[in-house]
Amino acid sequence: MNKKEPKGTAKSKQLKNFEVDGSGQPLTTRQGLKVNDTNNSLKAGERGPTIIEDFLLREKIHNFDHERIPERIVHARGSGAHGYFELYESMEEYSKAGIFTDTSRKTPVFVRFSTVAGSKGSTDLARDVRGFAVKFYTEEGTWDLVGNNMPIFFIQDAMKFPDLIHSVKPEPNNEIPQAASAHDTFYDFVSLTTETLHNHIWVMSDRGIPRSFRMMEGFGIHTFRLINKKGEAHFVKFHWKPKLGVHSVTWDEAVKISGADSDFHRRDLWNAIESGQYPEWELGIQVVPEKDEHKFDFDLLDPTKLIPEEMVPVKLIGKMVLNRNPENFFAETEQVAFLPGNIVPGIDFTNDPLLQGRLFSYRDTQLSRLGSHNFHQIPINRPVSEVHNNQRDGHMQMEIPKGQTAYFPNTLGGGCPYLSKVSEGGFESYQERIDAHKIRTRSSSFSDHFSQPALFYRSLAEWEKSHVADAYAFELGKCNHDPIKERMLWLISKIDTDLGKTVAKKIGMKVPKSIEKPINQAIGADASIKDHQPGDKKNYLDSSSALSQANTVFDGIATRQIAFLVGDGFEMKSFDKMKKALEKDNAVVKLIAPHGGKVMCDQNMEHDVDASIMTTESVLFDAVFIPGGKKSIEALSKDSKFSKFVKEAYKHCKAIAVHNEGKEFLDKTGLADYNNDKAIIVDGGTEKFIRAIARHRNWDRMPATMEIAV
Ligand code: HDE
Repeated sequence: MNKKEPKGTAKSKQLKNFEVDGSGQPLTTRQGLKVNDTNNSLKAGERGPTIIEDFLLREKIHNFDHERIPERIVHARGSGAHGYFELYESMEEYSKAGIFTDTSRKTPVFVRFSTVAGSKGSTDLARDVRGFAVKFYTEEGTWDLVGNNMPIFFIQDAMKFPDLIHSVKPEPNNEIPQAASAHDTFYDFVSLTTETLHNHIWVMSDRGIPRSFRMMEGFGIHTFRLINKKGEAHFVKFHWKPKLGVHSVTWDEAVKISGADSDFHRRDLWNAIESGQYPEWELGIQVVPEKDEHKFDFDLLDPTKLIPEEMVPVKLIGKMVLNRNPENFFAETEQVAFLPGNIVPGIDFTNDPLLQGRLFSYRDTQLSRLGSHNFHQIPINRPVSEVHNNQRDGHMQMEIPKGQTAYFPNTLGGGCPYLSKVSEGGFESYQERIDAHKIRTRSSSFSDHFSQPALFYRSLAEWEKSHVADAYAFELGKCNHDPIKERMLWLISKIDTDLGKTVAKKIGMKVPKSIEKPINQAIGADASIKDHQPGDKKNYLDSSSALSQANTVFDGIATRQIAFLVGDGFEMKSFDKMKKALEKDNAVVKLIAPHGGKVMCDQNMEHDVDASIMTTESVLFDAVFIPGGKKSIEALSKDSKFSKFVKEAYKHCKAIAVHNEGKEFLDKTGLADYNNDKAIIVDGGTEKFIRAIARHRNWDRMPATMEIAV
């Protein structure tokens, strides 16, 4: 089928008219005046004072003084990309939205990925939730699906959001630590607010330290509604499934990457798109008929609960491709304003109390961040559908609305802009019947705080479980207050007794017998607050395979970064064969040498060095290859950083291939016996190496990695 031209992919309409390109143009002032000196201010004599008349200086400095806008209060650090979404088959049974019924469309999208806690300049590799916000520029108006890379949230009610964020942000007295949850105030809050435990254990798992934005799942989190043409509603959860699978780095790598390249995720996304390796996700939906609302052991309105895929399968309905980097970070990625309230006919909200609060919050925050309620007129925020209404004026009005009338109803303007009937695409809210008291409380159906963290933990592979234990131990190890740590140990042990004991041992403490009372005391033991205390742990499902990264996609090596360690005199034959095989499968080969510039192979050919060993680190790569060549190996042996490079790759369970003398180098690093290691390939074929890289890591190696000191 011939798809309609994607409006957002080539050059989207909402951006095109606003582009400014200075190439081949004279420098001008903001008024279009050509400038002949932008290096010197106007002075009374060569060494005299600057003259107030200098409008050129004033304009330049004035603009500079106002270049920054407040960073986002949360999700300040982020990276964006353009792309499109297309639907596989019509979902008209569930939704009347054009984006879910018209398979001939390519709907333009802009996506912004982010960390939550850190400031704009913080490291990409913080242990944190990642934002996964998608703006769909649909023909019926803009739909924003503002989700995360985890399917649940920390809290159940919008009222708790400022408390959650204040606890995780740097502590207010000394502004420490940056982009890190490992501190007392966060654990003080988490240990007193047990609804957080589910999202928290996800953050402690490898999901908190993704290998790449391109290797993360995305989730709308809240239960939404889909509305079909007949006005019938179904509950729905949205999922994004990455084509590359879900993969993570280890904590040791995360810490080191933060030093070696704190833009690691941003660079990875940018480079993949620039090189034409467009990241793709499939959109999945879990649909629950309205009549089944109360069928589950948890409440669909509770955002701290997921619907296990074993209970309601995920139906893949379309795919999103990101194929264009922004032209300008500030204009697009920084100024993009997502609003969960941006929906289109065919999609509607539920009464999830967190979602309800978000509907208010995002519009409000954009006002203080972008400075004017006209932020929807900023190019990246403009819908592709036409906008006509009677809203007028205010700061930064960019449009010139025509005509005599700015009210409704009118005759002077011919009754325009006119209202649309529902059958013509006019939006109508779902008419949910509500008959209730106005009360400030939480439903008892929200009080199960342990069943799903326990389900998540039970579903993990052994290596994932050990990462979780290490993460808890690291985070609690950074806390200074024993009562906070004790409360956490007690709660972790309620999720899983052995996990509690393991973490306790690692931090040199004991799991307390009970601390229920102190928690109640700390939060004020009044009846309504007691309601927030957790109910009993249930086991309605032993495990859910979709929750473990051990069951993800392992079928390719596209965009994987492979370090070739080479010195002058390296053996061209094995090098060339390996390089060609890896590049054929779209991996990225980088030559790391003792020096920059060029390196010479044993056939006296010069090859460009991508990085000297001095400027790079093992943690920035997915796998290592060392070709043979006596001279080359001698050169590598002279710099201990090469040996560290290989040992680190080993420690992080990566694939390593060596050829001829390359094996001698590997042996000299003193690694444990690697004969049975399926990801260490000695003089083997390229296929074996490729398969090992596609597996992401050889986690079976983990016990041996403990002995590696790097
Ligand atoms: Fe957000 N959130 N949030 N949030 N959130 C913001 O809006 C807020 C919540 C999420 O790339 C802010 O534009 C409240 C859940 C993402 O630009 C702010 C509550 C989920 C992004 C805000 C929540 C998210 C934000 C900061 C509780 C996952 C980044 C700047 C009621 C479903 C979007 C801004 C981007 C951003 C408030 C809860 C995801 C302050 C009050 C749940 C991905 O308005």
